[in-house]
Amino acid sequence: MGHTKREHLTVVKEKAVLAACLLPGQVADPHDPLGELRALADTAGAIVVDELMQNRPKPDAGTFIGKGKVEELAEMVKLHKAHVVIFENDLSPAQIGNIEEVINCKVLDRSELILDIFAARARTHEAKLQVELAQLEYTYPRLRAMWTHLERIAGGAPTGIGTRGPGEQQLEVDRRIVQARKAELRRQIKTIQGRKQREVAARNTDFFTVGLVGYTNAGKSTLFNTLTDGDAYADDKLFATLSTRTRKWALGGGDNVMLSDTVGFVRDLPHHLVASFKATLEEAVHSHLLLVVVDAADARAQPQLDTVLEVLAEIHADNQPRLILLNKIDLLAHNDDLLVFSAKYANALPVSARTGRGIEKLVEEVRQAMRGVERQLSITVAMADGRAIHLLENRAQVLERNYENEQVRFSVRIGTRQLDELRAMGVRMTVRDDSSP
Ligand SMILES: Nc1nc2c(ncn2[C@@H]2O[C@H](COP(=O)(O)OP(=O)(O)OP(=O)(O)O)[C@@H](O)[C@H]2O)c(=O)[nH]1
Ligand SMILES: [Mg+2]
Repeated sequence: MGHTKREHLTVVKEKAVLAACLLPGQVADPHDPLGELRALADTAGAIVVDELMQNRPKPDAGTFIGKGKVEELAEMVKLHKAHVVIFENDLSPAQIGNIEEVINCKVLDRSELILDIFAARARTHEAKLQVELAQLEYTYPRLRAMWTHLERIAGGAPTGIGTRGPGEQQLEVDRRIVQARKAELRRQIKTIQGRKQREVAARNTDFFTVGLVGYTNAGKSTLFNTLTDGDAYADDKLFATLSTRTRKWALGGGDNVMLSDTVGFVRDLPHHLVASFKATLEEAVHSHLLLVVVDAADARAQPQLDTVLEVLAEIHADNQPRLILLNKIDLLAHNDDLLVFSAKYANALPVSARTGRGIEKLVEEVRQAMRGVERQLSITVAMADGRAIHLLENRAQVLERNYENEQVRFSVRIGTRQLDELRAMGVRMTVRDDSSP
């Protein structure tokens, strides 16, 4: 019994009971400890019918929550005719087996739920490959009835499959098929990422780049759309965005930057998915400025921001300046919540992606970050030096161009920072300060 329960780990339209073992110091929101899991379950398409929580100093080795609580869970499942129990905690395959045995229905943990959401949402080729790889690493070893899945994902079973009886031999074949598939996925992903890295590097030399990062549902895509007239998918679901999207953001006055919308972060991300996150976040990691978006109206705003800052450190995205954006201020009844943040993060900027409040100030901040202290200069480059001309046109605000003797003399407004960058890129130019006598 119980061994056929986990043939698939999707929860769409299934009646779900949520369960959590609350361990000391691990609860993000004391007022609603299951709030995030509920949102995740809802995003995955499950219908939450009941919830169960238990405070424990440490988990039970066999069933995570206590034996008595498992019995209680069994009653709930029976009462509601639930299809699935979703745990807030990550469970070992043995714990899942033990619980399923008693409650007689499918059990999923939080990581599996997140993977299910990713699988349903992956749209780009790369995201699909990443999710499949993560599933092979996390989910499939945990499926008892993995046989048919394996045949399908392997794209035609090798000879002999199915003709052998179950047992050690079969497990060995399983393992080999999975290993081969994982190697193939890694190879394909590496190719795509190599190409992407080159694109990102090229963009970073041509433009000042800005990355939007933040917890899932913070409002990154909405802000992205507000700023760029873009059409990024924004939704009140977790992980609405799974792949990075980049667009030109015109700051006005001829200043353009490249803005990237990225995948949202989440606390305790399954570590197989962290790997794919890192790749997806490549653009953000290397951007010149990070905009860290916080949902200031969420009760969990502080722990969410902490998670984001932790992940940024993990993926080494801490070399560039960053600006914290307190989003959704239109939802705040009073300013007390904002004050807490403002006191702690001196340069945090309150904004609303929905109403546009604070956007002007944001534009100014970004412009400053891009330019540094501005000066009016005259810069002369060789007419034949296409690269230098291209870079100047993109990086400086050109006021005038004079062509003479195989040379172009630009009159520009340019920030000290940009000028330094042009020099660092080896642009050959003669610079004269127009404002000095
Ligand atoms: N009231 C209000 N709602 C907002 C604001 N910004 C975003 N939202 C809403 O918040 C929800 C999430 O917005 P998204 O832009 O999809 O959030 P995201 O950060 O891109 O989320 P993921 O892609 O899942 O990481 C949507 O329902 C938006 O309409 C805001 O300034 N005010
Ligand atoms: Mg988004």
